[in-house]
This record gives sequence, C-alpha cells and structure tokens, in this order.
Amino acid sequence: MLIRRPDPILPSEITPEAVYLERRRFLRQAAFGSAGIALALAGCEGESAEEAPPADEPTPYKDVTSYNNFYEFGTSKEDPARYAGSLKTRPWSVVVEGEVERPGTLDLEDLLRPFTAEERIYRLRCVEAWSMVIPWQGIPLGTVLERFAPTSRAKYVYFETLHDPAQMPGQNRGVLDWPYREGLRMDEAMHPLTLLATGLYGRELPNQNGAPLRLVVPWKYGFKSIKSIVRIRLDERQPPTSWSTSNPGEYGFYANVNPEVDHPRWSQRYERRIGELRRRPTLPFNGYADEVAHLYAGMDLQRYF
Ligand SMILES: Nc1nc2c(c(=O)[nH]1)N[C@H]1C(S)=C(S)[C@@H](COP(=O)(O)O)O[C@H]1N2
Ligand SMILES: [Mo]
Repeated sequence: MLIRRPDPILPSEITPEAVYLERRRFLRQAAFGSAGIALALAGCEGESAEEAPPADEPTPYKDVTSYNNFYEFGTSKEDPARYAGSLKTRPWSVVVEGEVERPGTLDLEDLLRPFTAEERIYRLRCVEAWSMVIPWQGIPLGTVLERFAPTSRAKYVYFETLHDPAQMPGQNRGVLDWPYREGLRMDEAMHPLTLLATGLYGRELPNQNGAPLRLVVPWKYGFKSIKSIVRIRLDERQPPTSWSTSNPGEYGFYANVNPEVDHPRWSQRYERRIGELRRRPTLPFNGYADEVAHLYAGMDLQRYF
C-alpha cells in the first residue's frame, strides 16, 4: 500500500484565520508560560481551556470578506468583494466637529499612533437575520471622542461615509440618499463595547469591510456599523440616518436586535450564522443584554426600534 506523505502546506494556502488562531495560541502560551500552568490556573480537569471550543467560533475569513453589505459597491452580497478595490484608503482623514471644544481633523496615522488597537471578538447581526463572529481590531470610540472634549450639549453622534461616486460607483444609483449616514446616542457612543474598527483577523480592514475605519456596535443591527467614515459630528439633536430616512417603517434609529419586535416583512426570532444550517434563536441585544440593556431602561422598544 502506498502511503502518501501529506504535501507541505504552501504559505499561500494557510488561511488568515489559521494564522490568526496560531498567533493567539502563541500569545496565550507566552502569557501563561506553558499549557500546563494555564490548566492549573484555570482550575479545570481533563481538557485544557485552550482546547475547549470557544462558544462562538469565528466565522471563516473568506466568508467575513466575501459576503458583505456595502451599497456603495452594489446591492448584492458578492458585489463589495468584487468592486471595492476602487476605493483609495490612503491618505485618509476624518473631520470631527459640532458640539466639541476642540474640533479638528484626524488623519488615520494620527488616530492609530496614540492608541493601541484592542482585539475583540464580536457577533455582527444583520436585520435580514444572518450573523457572523468576527475578530476585530480597533479603538473604543469613546476614547477617541474624549480627545475632542464633547460639550454638555452633545447628545448624539453623527457619522458619514465618504461620498465619491468615482471611487464608489454604487453612489451613481439612487438606492440610498448618499452619503451613507448613521448615528448613535451619546451614551451608546461612549459605551466601551462600541469600537472604531481598523482591522479584522489581525490584518488591515479589507475595503469591502469598510476600510480604513468603520464603526462596530455589536448589540445593534449591522446597518449601524457604518463603513469608511470621513465625518463625525456631535449634535444636540438626533441626526438623520440613511436607513431610517429611506424606510422609517422598517428601520428605526435605535436598531436594537430585538426578537420580540418583528421586522414588518419577517420574524426576528431566529438568525442563521453564516456557514451553519440550523437556525439559532435571536438573543436580545444580540447577546449583549447584560452589558447594554440598562441604556434602554424605561424606553418602549416597540416604539423606539
Ligand atoms: N457606508 C456603508 N456602511 C455600511 C453599509 C453600507 O451599505 N454602506 N451596510 C451596513 C450593513 S446593512 C451591514 S449588515 C454591515 C455589514 O458589514 P460587513 O460587510 O463587514 O459584514 O455594514 C453596514 N455599514
Ligand atoms: Mo445589514
């Protein structure tokens, strides 16, 4: 019988998630010295904590970067990976204005230099009920906003995506009122879970995922997580947002994931993790209720959906 030795793995065949997971394993081992010490520290028997599958398995890099929503490059989920190459992400700057004592401009390098990008694994859920688990790198938005000294009149934060139809051909079509706009209430913006993401899977953010800088608000529907941001404005009043302007009956300003409130055209009770066949029950606030439900205490979430 011929025993075939496995072929050596070419670097080009190593998936980004394999590289990422290996690096994480290495960092964890370095932190604990050895797997044995990690086991003793965790106080568990049998399997070490390192080998136990995480409750939320990250979605493969290929799916995270090839099944996207980014209407500036087309309305189908395959369009952004195919067409977002036309977006030029350097140089890049973000205007920060409005209710701040120190308005100014952030260029991307300035933004990254004084901060260390943190690594967070977050679920992202879309209103159409698909979800992914993505290892993001980024900076808590609140840390960035504090540099500009919000005034006491700052109640909301407004965000705008680049408006340049030459680079973003989808903006030649009237599917949305361009530029893409989003907003958060100040307490949502300052919440430590809210991230300005600069990368995923340990790599720079791919264009289709919102390079070079996008918002990630893990307890809300994906549409809140605005991509390729060029303007941040602190406002006294609730700002207009793209989806709630184009279809206010279907997309509210708050966009809290809520299994109890159906979307007009479909139930929100279940979701499908990309790559899984079985549906999962939708968790309130996308599974982050312990951290964020208090922000909405006393609000009627049927009305503020
Ligand atoms: N500028 C801009 N940002 C956007 C969108 C968009 O069309 N344009 N789509 C939103 C929606 S509906 C979702 S679900 C997420 C998708 O992010 P992902 O492609 O990285 O998964 O991006 C959000 N941010
Ligand atoms: Mo979405």
